[in-house]
Amino acid sequence: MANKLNNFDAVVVGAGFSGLYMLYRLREAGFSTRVFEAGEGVGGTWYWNRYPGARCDSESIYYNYTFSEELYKEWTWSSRYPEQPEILKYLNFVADKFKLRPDIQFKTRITGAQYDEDQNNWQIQLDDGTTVTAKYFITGVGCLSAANLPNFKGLENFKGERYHTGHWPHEKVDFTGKRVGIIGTGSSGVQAIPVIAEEAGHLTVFQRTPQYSAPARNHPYAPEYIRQSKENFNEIKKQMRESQGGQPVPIPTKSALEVSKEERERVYNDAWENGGLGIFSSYYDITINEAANETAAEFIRSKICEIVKKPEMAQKLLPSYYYGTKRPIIDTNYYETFNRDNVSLVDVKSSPIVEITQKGIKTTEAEYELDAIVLATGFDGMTGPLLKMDIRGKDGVSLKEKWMGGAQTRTYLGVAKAGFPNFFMITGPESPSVLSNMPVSIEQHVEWIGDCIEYLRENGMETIEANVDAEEAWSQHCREVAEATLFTKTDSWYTGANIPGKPRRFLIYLGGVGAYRQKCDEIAEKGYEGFTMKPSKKPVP
Ligand code: N01
Repeated sequence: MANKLNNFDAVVVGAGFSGLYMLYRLREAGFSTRVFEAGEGVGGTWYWNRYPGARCDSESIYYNYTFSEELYKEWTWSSRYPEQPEILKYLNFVADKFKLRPDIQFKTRITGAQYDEDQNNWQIQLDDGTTVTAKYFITGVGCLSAANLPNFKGLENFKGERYHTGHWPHEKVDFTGKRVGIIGTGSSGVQAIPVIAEEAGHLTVFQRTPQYSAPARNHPYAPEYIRQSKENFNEIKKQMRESQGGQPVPIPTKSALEVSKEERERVYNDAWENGGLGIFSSYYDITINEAANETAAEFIRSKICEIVKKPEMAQKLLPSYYYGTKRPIIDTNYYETFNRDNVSLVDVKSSPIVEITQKGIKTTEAEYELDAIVLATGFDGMTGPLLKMDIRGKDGVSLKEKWMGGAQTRTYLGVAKAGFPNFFMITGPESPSVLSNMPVSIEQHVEWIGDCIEYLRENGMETIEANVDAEEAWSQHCREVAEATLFTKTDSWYTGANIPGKPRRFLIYLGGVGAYRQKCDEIAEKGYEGFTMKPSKKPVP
């Protein structure tokens, strides 16, 4: 029988970028807040994803909090795309600076939460069997925290070592001299493959879909560059917040088809040489027009053929889906790695994996004997982390039932859900989330939620709940924006197509972070239009 431990103003799930700032924001406003975190430390994504080669793919001077100028100026990044340990160190620095740890309960997973209509609060179950209550229940679970472990026949029979990139051990895994197999060539696989190849005796890459990737060209930051970025803090912050993707890059105004072939090649080449995601943001129509998309796709394919020396290997690595409609990847020596003698590539689309045996991986064509298998098979994105918990709103109806397992996912602004009073999702489905620089979208949601909760207190309101019609309209708007792009036409974790049986839905708002922020602010200014509030029975303090 569960016993009640405590009662808080707010309970927050997760101590990553979202949870840490939400805790700080609410605590500063005087709300008692408790964060529950399954890991033993802070960091979220950066706590779990410790695989070799893991690093950021947003430039570090933009991949951090901007709510505190002091914090921004105190922290100095070493390089353009730092590795996971440095980002984790940053989040630990934030937790220490703002003395957040006393309000975080580690090694505790929230398994479920039910809204109690009589008490107007949330009853929240922890995996140690206890229940806590809170007026507000806020998820900061990220979009990519539920690992996808494919249901390979015989996976449990494998006698060697087995790892998933999203749950990497804390101690170093030594692949020296070993026969390693890696399944998956998304961002995680593409980052891990070159690093593992340097250590392993032999690395076999099991690729289902070839990827477009551009060189990261990571480099240490010059002290002068750091000094300037700190000096320009306010301008950088403003530009990030008003931008399309959360980074201070100008929104492209030209079509890839209105310029000459030579001009386009020059632009793509410059982006390639400069490193990073420049090709993706070269022209405004790359993700909306097939012909424009093909120009970028063909450019990257030509680079793959240039880099990979063995023509047969290069052919296998050529992608054909619409460039950018799976998450664009940046790498360090990814394609170059396939020139190594100790790396081989198995196309598991033409010869699928049929079984994991005691000795290794068996495809329809051969059995590959291995000492270790790395699953870089990604995540059940967007809805996965939310539906892992049994969240129940009014009348005991669960989020899973409301969303029909993902077939009818509807939110208001990606932050609230009709039928779930006083419930907020940081970077939830149908917000810009993963198609933006995450810290920028996280800060925007945290600040909006914090302001909303303060508004409720100041106005003597007990509950806030999204209206069904407002939710329906927002959801439809999201779908319309997405349908005008090529994103919905590709099988990816964006569309849920990576999880067998998962309903196909594109749950990211593509209108851009600047426009989205404006929309959210307007709604707040109109007294939280599209929400219904109920006054508190208690007198306003
Ligand atoms: O996962 P993915 P990820 N048999 O889903 C393959 C973020 N991230 O962990 O494409 C064989 O992209 C699957 O094949 P296919 C970033 O947002 C960021 O790599 O479905 N193969 C694919 O190749 C990213 O997008 C960074 O045909 C199977 C791979 O596994 C997101 O996380 C770094 C399979 C999964 O790729 C997810 O990236 C890392 C099966 N049954 C991650 N099932 C940064 O740089 C799956 N695959 C910040």
